[in-house]
Amino acid sequence: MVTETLQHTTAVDRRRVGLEACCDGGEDEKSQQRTTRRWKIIAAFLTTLLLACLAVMCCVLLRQNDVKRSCDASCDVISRTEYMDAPLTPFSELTVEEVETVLYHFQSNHSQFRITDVKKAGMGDNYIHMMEAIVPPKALVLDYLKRGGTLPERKARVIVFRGNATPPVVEEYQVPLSRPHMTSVIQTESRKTRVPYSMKPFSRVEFRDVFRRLIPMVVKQLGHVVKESYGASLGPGCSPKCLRLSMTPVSTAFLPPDTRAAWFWLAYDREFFTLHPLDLQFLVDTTHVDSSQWAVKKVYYADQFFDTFQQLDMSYRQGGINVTRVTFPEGPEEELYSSLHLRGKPFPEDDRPPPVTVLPHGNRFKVRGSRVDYLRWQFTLRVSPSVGLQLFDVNFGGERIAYEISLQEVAVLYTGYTPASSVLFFADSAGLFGTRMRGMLEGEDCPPHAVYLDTRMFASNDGGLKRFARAMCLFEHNTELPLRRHRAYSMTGAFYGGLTDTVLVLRAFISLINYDYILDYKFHANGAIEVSISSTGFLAASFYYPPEERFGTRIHKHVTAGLHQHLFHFKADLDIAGTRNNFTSMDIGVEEKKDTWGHDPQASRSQFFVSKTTRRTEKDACYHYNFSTPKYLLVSGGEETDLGHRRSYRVLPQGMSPPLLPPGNGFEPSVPWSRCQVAVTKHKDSETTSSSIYAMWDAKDPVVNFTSYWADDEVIENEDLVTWVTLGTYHIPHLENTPNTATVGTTVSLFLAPFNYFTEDPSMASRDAVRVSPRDPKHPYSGSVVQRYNTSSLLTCIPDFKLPDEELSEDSEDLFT
Ligand SMILES: *[C@@H]1O[C@H](CO)[C@@H](O)[C@H](O)[C@H]1NC(C)=O
Ligand SMILES: *[C@@H]1O[C@H](CO)[C@@H](O)[C@H](O)[C@H]1NC(C)=O
Ligand SMILES: *[C@@H]1O[C@H](CO)[C@@H](O)[C@H](O)[C@H]1NC(C)=O
Ligand SMILES: *[C@@H]1O[C@H](CO)[C@@H](O)[C@H](O)[C@H]1NC(C)=O
Ligand SMILES: *[C@@H]1O[C@H](CO)[C@@H](O)[C@H](O)[C@H]1NC(C)=O
Ligand SMILES: *[C@@H]1O[C@H](CO)[C@@H](O)[C@H](O)[C@H]1NC(C)=O
Ligand SMILES: [Cu+2]
Repeated sequence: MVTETLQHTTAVDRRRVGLEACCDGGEDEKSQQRTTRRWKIIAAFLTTLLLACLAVMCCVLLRQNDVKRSCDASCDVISRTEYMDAPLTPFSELTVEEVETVLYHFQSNHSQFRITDVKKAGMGDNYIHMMEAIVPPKALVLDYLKRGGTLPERKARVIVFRGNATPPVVEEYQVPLSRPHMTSVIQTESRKTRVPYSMKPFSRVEFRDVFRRLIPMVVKQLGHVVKESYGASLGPGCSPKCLRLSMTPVSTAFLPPDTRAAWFWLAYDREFFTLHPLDLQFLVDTTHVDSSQWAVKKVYYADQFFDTFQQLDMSYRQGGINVTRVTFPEGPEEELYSSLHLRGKPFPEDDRPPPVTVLPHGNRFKVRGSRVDYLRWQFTLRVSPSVGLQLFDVNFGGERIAYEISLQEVAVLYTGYTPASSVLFFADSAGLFGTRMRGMLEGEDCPPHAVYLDTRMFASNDGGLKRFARAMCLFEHNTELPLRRHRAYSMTGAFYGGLTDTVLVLRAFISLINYDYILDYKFHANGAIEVSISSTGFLAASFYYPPEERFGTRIHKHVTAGLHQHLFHFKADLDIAGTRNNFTSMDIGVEEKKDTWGHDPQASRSQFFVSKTTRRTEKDACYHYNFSTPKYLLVSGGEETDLGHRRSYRVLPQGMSPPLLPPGNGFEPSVPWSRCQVAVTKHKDSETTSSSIYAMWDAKDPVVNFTSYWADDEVIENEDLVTWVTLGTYHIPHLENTPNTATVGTTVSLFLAPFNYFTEDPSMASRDAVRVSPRDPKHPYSGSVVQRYNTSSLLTCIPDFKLPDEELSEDSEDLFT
């Protein structure tokens, strides 16, 4: 049942080997300790001699060669297994044994659950869709982090598809891992834990039936329409001119009660199919778990609607339709407008590659288990199937700033003329973010010196427990932008002081069918965290008809791409100088004043002023961005300082997108969080996530209704607060979005930055800084002292990086699973 492939060698493994080789001196000493004292002395002497020789050789080599591999890089690197099998923390995901415990419980308790192995399950069976660890209540976790002791009880959250219940239902269980017989359906007010099948997320099991059932149906009843219209066919034997069947799920907002349905549409199966849509679409009622009961409800072809395939077939044969005639996009893939091969006049004209970053002395961060240490920063990372990447217990300079920071939902709201494109509303967490993070390409998705982390999780769509190679990477990055600098240039008091903004980047990609989202967490030396998300990938598109112009852009002869809005929701459970915090805004206004000292004491003029408002309740804290009322949003805590300040962090969303769909309309109730650009709620252990894996379908009766998190209007003064931030962009497609949409201009960011939190900029302690002072302040031109705080300026080595190409030529499973 539990399958795992552990055999692959990876960059991290290789790097570890490399670094161990670097540190042979240390290893030598260790083994010598086991020998006798005499030998020890001799050995120590020899080792010293050897190290001295090595140092001399290094210098010689350096002189001869200029660049060399680092010998003083930290040996403390992680390997993939160390990361996942590290000692458990309250944030750890399920271990292999814990997954087995859950499986054993559900399988052995056959009479109650009648669970089928995910590999064999059909839609009418019960099976486990996914499982993940439940983070214990915050109070217990904080207590454990402070005092240690025994780990809070480990529990799993298990989502079970119960296809053989009447009516079929999705249930969310909690399994106490040390006493699985106490398993029960989760009881909570903040979300539904029994969800009707009409709102269930995508599953491989359902897709299997889609293809098994619908493709033969289309082939049998409309094979000739398809062949004559598109010059290609569907199903077995289609080669070399094949079509692809795709699904656009329909939200319950647009369906009769208790119904599940999807629009299916055809596209040419060429790179990449979303840019080759065709005009046969059909709506199928997929409510029934027995797919033989599925029924075609509507058919769209040549810009006309039909009730059934038969009706279309009949009209087609009778010549009552202005038939569509398009041809298969033939020719080499390289020449297709939709393919990602090099084309055009290549540049540069010579073979010189682009710049790369070099680490003069190895990585300055460490990963121990899931804990990351970087200069003054420390945090724990976790990847769960449903939420994906989460940061916990984020510390700067030994103080916790955030208990949790995570991405909650990615939604894309499309528009269009044809039925399938007009009901296209994605809430991507349905695809299980954690499982969509995988297969980063070394040296391309992250710089050559990055360290990659694998994950492991249980999801039915991946056939059970599976390891995902290279799900994230960590690397230190020189932004080449000064974090601060000043050049005082006069004949007196000249000096230069500067510090480059170097950050640790934790990066993950979330790839979902056509789009790829790049999620970056960046840790700056001044105590600021930057969370940014960028989008790239392929546009979703539809067959061109003139009325489509209103809804998007024609991007090819027969293809149009619809306008859409990308929305991202983030959770930041900040703890500023303790857990008791306030949400305050510094509001910038304008007032009239008279200059009594002026030449005209009666004349009035306007000037800015700032005033402070502390939001008392949750309802006051749903922030609607208003251009006319600029403000800083602050989360503050601690005692008032001597200067009368509260230590604060500023919440700065960059890239807000106004919600234009009326609240409560259509799909909108599935993304009610998008109504507030920032919302602040009192922390509740039950209010873990603002969205759910059902959001794509659940508009009629949302499983998580974010509005209810703040509509109860709790007092938020002096409370443990959670800040929720909506970012987004509207995207009007254009020709340069083919074949791929560039990330340029798509990035939205959330900054969490200190505001009167420190008494001065903490980056003043960074030894990355440079200061130049004239030797004689009176004669700034006649020589200066350059202070680099003892950091070595010498570039001693370049990373020993090998492109993965050779390995990929043998085995590319990790990249494409
Ligand atoms: C089966 O599950 C029920 C409810 O969770 C529990 O009461 C019972 O003890 C379980 N039986 C076994 C054999 O685990
Ligand atoms: C077919 O096309 C003609 C000419 O464009 C148009 O007049 C006619 O209404 C169309 N028929 C249908 C059924 O769309
Ligand atoms: C924005 O603020 C101004 C000034 O307070 C106010 O007049 C206006 O109605 C606000 N706009 C919105 C959309 O709330
Ligand atoms: C929050 O605001 C209230 C009222 O302004 C104040 O009494 C309290 O001390 C503040 N607490 C913090 C942590 O700033
Ligand atoms: C969500 O909750 C709010 C506040 O409790 C309520 O007014 C609203 O009707 C709910 N939305 C839906 C779709 O149930
Ligand atoms: C740099 O080295 C000097 C001499 O060893 C020492 O006095 C000084 O404290 C060091 N400075 C830093 C920032 O480490
Ligand atoms: Cu887009």
